[in-house]
Amino acid sequence: MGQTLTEKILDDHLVEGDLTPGEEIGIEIDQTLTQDTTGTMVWLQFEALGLEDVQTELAAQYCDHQTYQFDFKNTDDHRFLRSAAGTFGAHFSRPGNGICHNVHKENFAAPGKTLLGSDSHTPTPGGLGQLAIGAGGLDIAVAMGGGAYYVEMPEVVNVRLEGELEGWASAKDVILEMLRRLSVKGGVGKVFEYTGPGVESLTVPERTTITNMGTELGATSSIFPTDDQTEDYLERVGRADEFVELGPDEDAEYADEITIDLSELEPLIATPSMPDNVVPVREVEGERVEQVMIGSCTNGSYEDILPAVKMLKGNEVAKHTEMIIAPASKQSAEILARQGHVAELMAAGVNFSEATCGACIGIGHVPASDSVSLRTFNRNFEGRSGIEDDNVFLCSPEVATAAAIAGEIVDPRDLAEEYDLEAPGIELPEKYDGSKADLISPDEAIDDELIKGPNIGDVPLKDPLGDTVGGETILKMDDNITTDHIIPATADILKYRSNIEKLSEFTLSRVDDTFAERAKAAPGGVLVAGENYGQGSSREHAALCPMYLGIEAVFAQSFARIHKANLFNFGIVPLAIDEETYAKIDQGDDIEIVDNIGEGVRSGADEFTVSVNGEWEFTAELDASERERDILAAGGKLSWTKQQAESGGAAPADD
Ligand code: MIC
Ligand code: SF4
Repeated sequence: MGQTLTEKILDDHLVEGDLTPGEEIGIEIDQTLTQDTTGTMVWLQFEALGLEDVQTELAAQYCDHQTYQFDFKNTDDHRFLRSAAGTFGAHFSRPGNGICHNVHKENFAAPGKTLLGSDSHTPTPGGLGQLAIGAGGLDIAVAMGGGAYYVEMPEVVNVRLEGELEGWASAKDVILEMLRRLSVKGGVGKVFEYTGPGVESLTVPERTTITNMGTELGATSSIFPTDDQTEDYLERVGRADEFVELGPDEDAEYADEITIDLSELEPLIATPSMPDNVVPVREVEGERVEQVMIGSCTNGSYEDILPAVKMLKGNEVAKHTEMIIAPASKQSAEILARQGHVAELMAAGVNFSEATCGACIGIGHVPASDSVSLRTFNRNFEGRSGIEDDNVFLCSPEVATAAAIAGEIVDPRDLAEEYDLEAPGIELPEKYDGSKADLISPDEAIDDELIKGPNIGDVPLKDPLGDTVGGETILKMDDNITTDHIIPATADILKYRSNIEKLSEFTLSRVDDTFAERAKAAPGGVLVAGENYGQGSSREHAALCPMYLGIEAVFAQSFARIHKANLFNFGIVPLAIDEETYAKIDQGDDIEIVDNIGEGVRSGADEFTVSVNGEWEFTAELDASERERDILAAGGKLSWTKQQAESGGAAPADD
């Protein structure tokens, strides 16, 4: 039987298991990516594991999320990251050089290689045939140390593209259409592999918009085959020699197939406050817009800004609307500046930010109260923009620019008539020839020891799993709780990412601001949630902080992939419950696992009897591999990995 592209790359990198969907596999990692808000923990864990040198072919450390450095704590984090990259042998991208996924795509992403990153949008370079997966920081630390990455073998779904995009429809509309059809949990346990005759019409930047936002489907990854478009892109970024032709076998078998006819797509928009609330733009036309932003790792590159240049020629941003462009990479901004486009945009009323994630997580450009903001980003979770009850819509650069000109949401096809606009289409620069001054290779490193500021603490450890787990139900939550609910990423909180004691005070504050205090005071404690608990970010802090506050187990109807792995990694037991049980449990209920949990976890038990207030009982399921059970039993992955190394087991190697 033939193989899918995903299976081929996994097969090439397989170190444990076989490619049976649902079974755990171990794969070798070629490249890693870390960023500033998850990276500090990664390197502290790398240090705590006693590792000395990066073992992967390439490791790259980016500073992209909080580049405005509002607080010395951010700047200290960046200096620490530079020192860690230098000390351990990683490339270092300075603050302001751009968003990790975009800078990685331009400089390092390579077809056929595996990439593991401590950011959920790591799958971005799937658009050029790289198998890239987002994971919790501790998994990256272990991979950088030479250890395998373990993941459930995903089902591979064939997304067959037919036709070509026409007029004002764009790559963003392809992924918004996927979200409209499948929802934010439709991709859990899956890799979306794009195939079909429509693929060849899409350039690499268009493909990476799609693979990037595949994360919002909850997917393990998304990938395109490589072809002339890939070769062309690699040539433009000056890495033509890295091209390899890759694709599925003709008789490859997929778990499922979805067909999208590109020629039938129209401009779409995700309405507040979930990326899958997708409707045609025409359905929400006429809404007054006060802010428009082009940026983020999804649509912030040169190719995403150029449509704005074309559409704003001879036009201006409406007087009651602010338009901000935050380039995804400094290189994009530099090329646009050399071409004179930055000046043209400024003259049309656009405000330029430095190349950063920033506003995507509520750092800068927070929308005004009770106002609409249109963004080319990938997430519009409630409050993520920095204000509660926000109204953030997600759309393509074309739809965003149309709104900036009109001052209201408008389908660009309708605006085109009035303003005599032509669909801008996609255009790549001749060469991506920006300066590399902000990229420091391991050979150019200026540090050879770690520099820790006063805010950089230790990584907390947990005791091995005991016989009992339980306590008060400190919080009961709904479906689709995001990691932004669990540990918000706004400026006031982000500065504590390297200081767990302080950061944990903000745990679940978006849901209930008394949570942290109550959790800390209670002996033990559990969380109860509906479907898709922990969707969104890879931030391991969303497990680390509840662990620090004493949470011992999470009972949920289902879990998001990365968050579930993070719960194991920090010794919190993730248990599945059915809808009926979820409905019956109340906040405040006293929950005790009746069976000896420590023994059960170690011996492979997958069902546990749980008592509520000593009055009624239910069964909760533990879906865990042998390795995950060992990790839980040890009190988390850090302790487990250390134990493995001490006993000469299969832990990260160091030379
Ligand atoms: C996000 O988009 O939520 C982030 C901020 O990039 C996170 C990483 C983090 O929390 O630091 C992600 O997507 O993993
Ligand atoms: Fe940065 Fe936003 Fe992309 Fe996350 S989703 S990496 S915060 S731009």
